[in-house]
Formats: sequence, structure tokens, C-alpha cells
Amino acid sequence: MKSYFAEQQSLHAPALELQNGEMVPHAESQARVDAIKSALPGLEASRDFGIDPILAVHTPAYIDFLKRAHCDWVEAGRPGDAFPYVFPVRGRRPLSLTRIDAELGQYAYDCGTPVAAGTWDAVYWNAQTALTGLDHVMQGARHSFAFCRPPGHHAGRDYMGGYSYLNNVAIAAEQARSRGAAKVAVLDVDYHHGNGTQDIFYERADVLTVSLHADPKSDYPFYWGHADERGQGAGAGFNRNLPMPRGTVWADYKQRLSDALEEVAQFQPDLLIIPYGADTFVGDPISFFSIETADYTEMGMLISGVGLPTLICMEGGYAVDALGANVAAFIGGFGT
Ligand code: OKP
Ligand code: ZN
Repeated sequence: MKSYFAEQQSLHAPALELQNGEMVPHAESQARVDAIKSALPGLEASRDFGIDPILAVHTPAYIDFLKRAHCDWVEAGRPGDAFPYVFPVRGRRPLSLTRIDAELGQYAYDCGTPVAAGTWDAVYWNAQTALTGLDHVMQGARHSFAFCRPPGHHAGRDYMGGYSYLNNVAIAAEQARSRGAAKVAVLDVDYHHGNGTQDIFYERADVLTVSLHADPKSDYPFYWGHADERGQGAGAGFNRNLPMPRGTVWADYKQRLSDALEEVAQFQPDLLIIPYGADTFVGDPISFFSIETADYTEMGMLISGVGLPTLICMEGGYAVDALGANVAAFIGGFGT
């Protein structure tokens, strides 16, 4: 399978995140890049499709903020990466705010997603990686792998969170629609609920969003990903959440995945996009499922079995020592 990556994606290198009350080394690190690169020696360089596909998903005000946030932070005399500390939990609305602290809270929902010096360039190219993988599939390939990092599935139209700044999968889905795919299905198999993707397409019937993830009653992102979230307005019935308990093993995961694939097949999409997280792995340091390396090959085979043109976009996976093997196993399940 052709795989894509842009070296600029490494320019995003936040030092710390706030996790369970402590500032700790950021889990979404360059070590992930090194691990996946050595497992996939054939990675090809991404091409530049410009800003327009990004602006088809994200608001101009949010993009403008992302571009200058770290500079504004430095100008305000702050050290390190830019962190929010106050959030408009009620009545969030566009305001012309004059302090970087105010803007950070306006466009973020957690403290795990700092804006670092190279974040904008990295996430711009991250989206280009997804678009390059999409292009290959739109040209007729059966599948491709976009090695996106940082992740994207928690980012909404005008907010960052969950290590995500631009929603790579949503950008690819929207671009596929404008290039002639009438219906697109997104099947998210990261450990965490893809709340940003769900939000972006919540009122849309042309993009089906399905997510398998840890039950948000116990796991991040807590407020979204519950089974009763089914879409709204024209999108009613076109969002599906399949939460599972901590400790879920492959035999049980596989059942839910088959159910999800059945829903995808019934939708008859022209394209399938898989936000793939290797954080369902038993050894993941921040996640709690019990999937093993060999299971990922079967997972890939099952997904490949629906016979749809498929774009895989990397999301999470933080057990760095096993990450390369887990990604290679999953991709291997799709065949050559
Ligand atoms: C991004 B992706 C746990 C903190 C968790 C956020 C996790 C973001 C995961 N104490 N922080 O979906 O892999
Ligand atoms: Zn995740």
C-alpha cells in the first residue's frame, strides 16, 4: 500500500501536556514518527494541495489564530508552548478578544493541545498528507495510508483539543465530496471517540460517521461519544457511536467492528475513510483496551473485506516500542 508523510509534520514538538494534574512529557512525540518511519521504509513525500481544502472545513478566524498563536504568546512574554487556562463553557460566540490567553480558551477545549512554535506548518502539511493519500485513492487505487501526526479527529471547525488542530479526516472527506464522491463513510477505530469529526458532520446525510471507542463515561473525551448521539436535522441517523468498556479484547471488538462495517456497507459510500489509532493496543500508556499486534492484521482484513476504496489516516497510538509493528500489521491486513 502506498504511504505518505511530510517531513514538516515533525516541526510540531510540544514539550509538555497537563495530564491528571501534572505537567508531563507530551505523549504525542517525535518518537512516534521515528517508530512508524522505520516500520514503513517506503513512505512517499506528500504533495501540496493548498489552503482551500482546509478552509472548506475550518473557519478563517480559527486558521488565522492557529497561524499566529505561538507568536502572540511569545510577544506576550510567555515561556514554552501556548496553553489555555480559561474556557467559555457557556455562551461561546465570536468576540474580538485582545489577549492571547482569551483566544486560546476560545479555540481550545482541553490542556493537552498546546500550540508550539512549529505547530501551524506541521498541521498544514499534516492535512496535505491526508489529501495526498486521498488523491491516490481518487485516481483509482484500492487504498492508501496517510501517516498523519499529530492526530486530527478531535478537532472541530473552530477548535483544537485531544492533540488535534486540523481535522485531517474531515478535510479529506470534504475534498472527496467536492471531487465527485457522492457519499463518504468515516469509520473511526482509534481508542478515543472522534468527537471533532462527529461534530463537523453531525447535520449531514452525505457523510456517515461511525466510531468505535472506549466508553466516554470513563474515558476521554467524556462529553461526546455516547450511544444516543445519532445525528441531527438532515443528519439524523447518520452518526453512530459504539462505546466499549475498558479491557475490551479482540474477540469482542471484532463483533462491534462487524456491526459497524455492516452499517457502512448499507450506506453504500463511494469512499471509506479510516481514522486509525494504535492506542487500542494492550500496552498503550494512556488507553485501556487489550488488542494485540496480530489482531491488527485481522482488523485490516475485515475492513478491507467491505471492498470500498479506502483512505487510512493515522490518529493515536502511544506505545512507541510497539507502534511500528502495530501499524505495519494493520496495513498488512489490506494486502498489497
Ligand atoms: C488523542 B487521540 C489521559 C489524558 C488524555 C487526551 C488524549 C488525546 C488522544 N490522562 N488526553 O485520539 O489518540
Ligand atoms: Zn486516541
